[in-house]
Amino acid sequence: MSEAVERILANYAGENPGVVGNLRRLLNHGRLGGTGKVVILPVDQGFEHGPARSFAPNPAGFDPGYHPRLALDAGCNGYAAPLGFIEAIARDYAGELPLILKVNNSDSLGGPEAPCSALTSAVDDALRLGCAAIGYTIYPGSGLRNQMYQDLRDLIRRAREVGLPTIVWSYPRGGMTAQGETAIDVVAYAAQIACQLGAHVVKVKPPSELIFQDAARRSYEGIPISTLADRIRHVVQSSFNGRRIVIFSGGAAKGTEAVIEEIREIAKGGGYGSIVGRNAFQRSHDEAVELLQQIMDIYAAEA
Ligand code: FBP
Repeated sequence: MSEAVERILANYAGENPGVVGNLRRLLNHGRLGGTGKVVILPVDQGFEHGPARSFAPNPAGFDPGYHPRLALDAGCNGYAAPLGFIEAIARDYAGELPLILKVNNSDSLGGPEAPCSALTSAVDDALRLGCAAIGYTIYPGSGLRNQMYQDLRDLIRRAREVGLPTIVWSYPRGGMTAQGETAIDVVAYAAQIACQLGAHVVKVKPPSELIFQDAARRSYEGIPISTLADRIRHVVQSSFNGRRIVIFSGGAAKGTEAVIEEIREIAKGGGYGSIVGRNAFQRSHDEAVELLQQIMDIYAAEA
């Protein structure tokens, strides 16, 4: 047994063996297995952004079979996707690669006023497909957030009953400027909300130095936020002082140096890992494997 993993799992002491076992499965899988760090490949962008925006840069990605292969080849801890992509590959990969069923999704075709994802699959689908966890997105800041929080409460309860942990994508959206969505006070708040809702793993975007809420400005006078590592440290602190696994998303495709620089800061700030989609599958297979493994090496060095 890995000491690093067991130390993390001690923070989930109130959970049943199914939930802890599946978290252990994720933490022990792949190239970072046993280090307490995680890198997950998420491919829900076909739904969220559309097929051409997502897969045209590397057309191999139109094929559902491409992504779990990439995740395995790179040694990711897991692969997350909506129902269609998971159903297309679960028969071949369940048991080989921890699968995470994204049970809600949102497209980019509607207006931005009160964003709210639709429930697109269920806990029973995750069980049937041999998944290790479910994933759910909340949009703190949206006029419909309370409905999302209540749906998440019900989902977590049901998933826990059958021994599945829940990974929450906590993305502030609606009711604020685009810059506000990644402001440090907003991202830290979004991480806290996800933890309070019972998320086992929280996923947020890397925060900027902006403070968006006037009411929070004075509270930040004593909190260092000038470097990305500082800000990551504060987000980890806001995630029950590091007692919940908090990971950071990769964002739109960018140059390798920029990705690596960001990961170094996330690792330095105590982030548990990354969930890197476009920066992985929009590169060619070999370039993606190389980049993902560079990312893993940075986390392994901080473990
Ligand atoms: P990326 O690494 O491609 O940013 O993927 C992470 C992710 O959370 C996806 O799961 C999701 O589709 C996407 O980001 C949402 O990005 P955005 O908020 O820019 O629409």
